[in-house]
Amino acid sequence: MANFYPVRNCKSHNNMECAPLEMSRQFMSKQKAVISNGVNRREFLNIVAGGAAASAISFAGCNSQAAERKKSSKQPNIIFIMADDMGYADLGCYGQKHIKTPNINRLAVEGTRFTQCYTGSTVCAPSRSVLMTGQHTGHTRVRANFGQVGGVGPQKRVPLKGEDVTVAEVVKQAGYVTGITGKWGLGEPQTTGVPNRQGFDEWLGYLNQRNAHSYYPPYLWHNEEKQILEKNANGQRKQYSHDLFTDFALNFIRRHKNRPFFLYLPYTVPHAKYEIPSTDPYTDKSWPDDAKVHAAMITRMDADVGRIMSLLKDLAIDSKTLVFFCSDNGAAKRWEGIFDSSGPLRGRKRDLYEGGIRTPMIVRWPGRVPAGETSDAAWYFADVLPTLAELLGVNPPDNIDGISVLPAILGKKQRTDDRFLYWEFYGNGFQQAVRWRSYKAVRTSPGKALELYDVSKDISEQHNIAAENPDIIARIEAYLKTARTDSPNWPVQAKK
Ligand SMILES: [Ca+2]
Repeated sequence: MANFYPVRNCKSHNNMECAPLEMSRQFMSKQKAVISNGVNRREFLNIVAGGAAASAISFAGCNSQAAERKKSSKQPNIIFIMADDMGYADLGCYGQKHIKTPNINRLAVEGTRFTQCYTGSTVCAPSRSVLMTGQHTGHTRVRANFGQVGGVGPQKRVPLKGEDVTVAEVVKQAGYVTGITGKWGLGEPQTTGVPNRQGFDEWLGYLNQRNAHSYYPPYLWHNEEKQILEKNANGQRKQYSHDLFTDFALNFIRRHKNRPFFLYLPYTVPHAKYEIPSTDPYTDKSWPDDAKVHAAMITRMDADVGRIMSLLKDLAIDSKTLVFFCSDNGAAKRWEGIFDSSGPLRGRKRDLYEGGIRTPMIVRWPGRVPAGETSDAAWYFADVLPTLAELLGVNPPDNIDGISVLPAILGKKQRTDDRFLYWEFYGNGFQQAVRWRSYKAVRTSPGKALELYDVSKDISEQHNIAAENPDIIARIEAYLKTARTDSPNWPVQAKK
């Protein structure tokens, strides 16, 4: 594999490493007023980037990234690791009995384990769109894996547009270098949606889900070019793509250890297809072959998480690095009687019941995020962008749906469930779900009555209490009237 050299993002790259944080904050504050007066999100970024560069130039003498970093204890490195189709109960620290995940379990011991965190959607692409934009599926650009109207190519994939502002673009306002490796899902080649045009300086991986179904691909995308994997030429199976993602991640961390970085690591395991170089340590189990691969994929990823955490310690940046670990949606298979991957939750991937959208979420930052704690704060992927914006002292765009849950993550008192969390899903017709306080409402088709569950008492969503709670139903129905806007790519349709 060739070395990975960075290609700078041409869109919003700026030189804010030396801009004093306070100056940046004031500047962003001014721009916030501007954006309210009709400047779109893309213009907003360009204005901020230009202003920040000017500030940096005027701040003579600040040429040491290390000095700047020392001054700003609010600028940790950020690593966001995300598995693909891994269930809520697939990790030892979330009750798994058979799949070994010692390194991820250690993350939970050294950080906080969230038990009521939710993904952006119940399938890949929209979940990632919510994560990247801070907008829920009623507003975000990419609302399903395939478009129904418009889109690019035979699968009508809808790319992020220029005006969509991603987490990567937000953290760049604070001078971060940004990298991503794994599966993107938000833009086909040559479109406005590719990672390098959405705030990422460096990228290696699969642009869409379909290509990611092979773990021995003939090529991966490295920035905007194809990186041919010669070891997989002519159908050979010698280069496991997942391993390249870990290599890229370790390399990225080493190269950027002296400055704040944001590394987004959306791994493709344990998504089908069930391919892996070795099913150790499960080869001798009596499980079906796919189950052995599922377990071995998670354990292989766990070992790679261990390598990443070891490297942070070796480079002495462990305490300066905020690490997230989660999955992008619920379990693709429940593996009943083997792994019981959804645990006590109802449903799985493609459902808006808890098994489709609740995710294991571990957050670790030594000395800042409480170690060994469990939190039941309710939050979701739309909150990541505003949370990181608050942490770094920059303003998020104003048309996001998430809130900053920074206090909850830092172990402080914060009520995060007294607002509406929203999901919509276009598989099998049009479905909607809302979480408000301890209530969860699900509508499985347009025009159907809402189901209502109290997930604090009924985690398995077995007892529909809608009839006994007309006031709560009325409140959620009123919210639903305001929750979303139509997408040109996904018209609302009843179940066929
Ligand atoms: Ca997925």
